[in-house]
Amino acid sequence: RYAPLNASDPAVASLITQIPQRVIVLNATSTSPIFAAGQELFKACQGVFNRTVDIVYAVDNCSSVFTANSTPAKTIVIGTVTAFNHFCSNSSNTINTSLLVPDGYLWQLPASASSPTLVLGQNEPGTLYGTFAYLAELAQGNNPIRTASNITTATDYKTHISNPVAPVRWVNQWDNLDGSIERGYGGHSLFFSGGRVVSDLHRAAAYARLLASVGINAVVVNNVNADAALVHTPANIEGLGRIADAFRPYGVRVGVSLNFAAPQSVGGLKTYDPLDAGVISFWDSVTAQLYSRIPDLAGFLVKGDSEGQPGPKKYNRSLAQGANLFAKALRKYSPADRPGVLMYRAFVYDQLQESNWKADRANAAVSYFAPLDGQFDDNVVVQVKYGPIDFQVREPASPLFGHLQKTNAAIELQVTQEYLGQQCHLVYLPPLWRTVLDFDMEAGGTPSPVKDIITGTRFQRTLGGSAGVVNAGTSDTWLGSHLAQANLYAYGRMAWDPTGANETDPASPRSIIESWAKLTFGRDPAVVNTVTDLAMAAWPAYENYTGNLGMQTLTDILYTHFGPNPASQDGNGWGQWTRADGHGVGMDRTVSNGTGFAGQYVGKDVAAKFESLATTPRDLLLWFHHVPYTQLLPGENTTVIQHIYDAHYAGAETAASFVTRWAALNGSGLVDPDRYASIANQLAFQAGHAIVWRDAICTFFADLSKIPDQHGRVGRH
Ligand code: GCW
Repeated sequence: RYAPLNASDPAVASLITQIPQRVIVLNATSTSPIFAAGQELFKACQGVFNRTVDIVYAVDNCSSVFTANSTPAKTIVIGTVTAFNHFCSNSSNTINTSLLVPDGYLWQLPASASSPTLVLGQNEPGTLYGTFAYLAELAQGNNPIRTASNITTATDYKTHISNPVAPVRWVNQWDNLDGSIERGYGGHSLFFSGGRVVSDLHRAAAYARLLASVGINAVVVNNVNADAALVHTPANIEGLGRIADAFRPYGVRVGVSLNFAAPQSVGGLKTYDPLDAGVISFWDSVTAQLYSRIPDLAGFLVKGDSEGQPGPKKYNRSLAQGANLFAKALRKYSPADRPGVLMYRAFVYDQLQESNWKADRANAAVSYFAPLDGQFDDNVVVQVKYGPIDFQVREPASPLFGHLQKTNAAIELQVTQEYLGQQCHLVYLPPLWRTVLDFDMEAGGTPSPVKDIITGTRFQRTLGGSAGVVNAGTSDTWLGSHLAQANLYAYGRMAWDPTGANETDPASPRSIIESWAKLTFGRDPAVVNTVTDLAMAAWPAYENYTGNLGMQTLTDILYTHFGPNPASQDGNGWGQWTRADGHGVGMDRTVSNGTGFAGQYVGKDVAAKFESLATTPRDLLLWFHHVPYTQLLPGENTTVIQHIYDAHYAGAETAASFVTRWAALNGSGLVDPDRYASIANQLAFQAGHAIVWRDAICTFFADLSKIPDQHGRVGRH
């Protein structure tokens, strides 16, 4: 936002003396992310510090900047490392290009004001990311020198280096061509309306700016439940080209979801068999047309054989044969040094599954994909939802991550809060994401946390990363709620750097929300601490008042995915079963007596831990085991049924406390009236809805189990 900082704050006052007076932008055309970086520096100094900087677009020699005494103080040079070395270096200041990977950046921060500050990227987007990160420090009132983490010190300057851990840092939008967004809670599509791409793409460009500010590099613009028509008409291909043009100045690339049956449904062929010559040439032609209009197309995303979507199984072809069909077309038409990427979703399951004791939707991904490890082309990335079911409030990490040892993998996270309150509830998601990123598969007895698998380091894969389902729309707040934006900010930060297991790490969920709060509401500790405390308490509270002990969210499964409906979990083909009956609750996923899911973990100790009730973490107890309501929690004196009651009451109480905590900011002048009121309304709704949740779930289980709450809270009074 570049909101003004209070100049009388001593930290801010000292920063003002250091901010640049002159910006030298190296070698930028007007559509380059480097040009955008210059604009951002200008806007930030104006907005945050009320200072006007001079911008010099230098395309040639700038070595004079580095000549003693000719440099006016407080110059900042931005550009790629290559451009810097080419245009600016003298014998002593050449930058070692091997410090950075693509999209990475460095800051060189002078100890004395007479040398320039450098913000240099490995490539053009990297330069913009480095600029945004630098400005984010200034906008929080931080001195970048003090906050730079991995500093190397030379005599007269410090260098801060930041490289993304993975090349795939994508957003997925589930936008339909009619302008609706599946599971979107922030208005209509930014891209589509009435079957075509909208003519005014200013919001799309602003979205790209927002995403680039946290290091996102591509957006798949249409729903995975894809409309085949999108890639079929020249007008639509031109429309996608215009979206790409709107994104390009921010280094954000376009990706497209494809419908497997398109060769038949819109192409006039009799088949969509991935090995059929006609089908291959259909996709070749689509890919060729797209690359001729969008030379930097990021790639494709495909959902096949799931929830009624067409896929290769119809022709008895493997999912790898299905994926490679598109990967080969991408290879053929994309630049050799940067092949288009085929994201193939691991979310493949049968939604009409018959419920029996051994059946388990959670088993699907491993059973389909593990046998195919090694059969996917190099430019395929298998995109795996974080848990084996579907974005529930608590799931163990998908065991598939441990099986993809010769296959590129990415984690799919959901920023849009489908099962998690649909932006009407504050649920800050990074603490949930951390449980998955840090989950150790112990493959081959070696540490194998999910974060090291998706970055490719564990199994030496060259591609990988993150896909976040965001579903931003035309709402003023993008997502439909002010506080929900923190999840998008955090998604970008964590896709760039998924370390941060300790609270004090700059990449930890707590540090990230603190930064977001400062950038959003200013530096005053009263507001920063309030937002941080609420956010950090939110996911545990939501888990408590929805589905505790690993039962999943217990929301309505059949239609809305919003609000309590524990009776809808079982007795249908969707497979989000809890097996709640008069005696007990929980899915038996053991190998010895249940669905066998626990045995899908490649780490023997991991599988053994979940096989036994005594060693299964409490949060996942009912995920892995079916137990009587009277079962004592391992090591505790509380029964499962009593924990269900207690957790729901505790969760609703926490939600109620959010309202009073926020109200303490009323009239403080720290939050503008509009945002204050909007958040107060949201939190009041959440507190009320948490009571609805609490009572619905507690009553459901009291009725089923006939066991009263020890504290007399549940039941008729
Ligand atoms: O979570 C479910 C959603 C569907 C979605 C599907 C998927 C796009 O309820 O709306 O479809 O997952 O991820 O493919």
